Amino acid sequence: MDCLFCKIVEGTIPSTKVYEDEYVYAFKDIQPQAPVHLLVIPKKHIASLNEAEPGDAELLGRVTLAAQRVAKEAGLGDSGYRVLTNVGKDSGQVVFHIHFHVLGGEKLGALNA
Ligand code: D5M
Repeated sequence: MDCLFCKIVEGTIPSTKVYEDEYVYAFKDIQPQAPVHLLVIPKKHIASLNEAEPGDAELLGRVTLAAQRVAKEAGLGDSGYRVLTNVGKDSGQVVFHIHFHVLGGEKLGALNA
């Protein structure tokens, strides 16, 4: 499958890894929108939240908790942070492998600003 983030998981495209386990991979966003900008993804290819199925519930829970983990490890546990996933064209999603942005390290602007 021609998927950028699958290739990052496989290691055929380089990334700056911040966390990995059997199910989840997390790395630094290449175009940071905040002082801390990480991406947390399931290793399994799911195009977006729109394509997630009930059987993915545990996996998405793991991804969410990994987002918490990398945020805390980046020092954002007390100051706070934002976790978001874009879904489809109106959101601006450009990579169609579900990913959760973890943003922080400064006072973030209002959503949709
Ligand atoms: O966000 C897709 C995000 O993926 C965007 O913030 C840039 C990031 N990106 C794209 N290519 C790379 C590589 N190679 N490494 C790290 N980060 C990358 P979206 O929600 O789809 O708009």
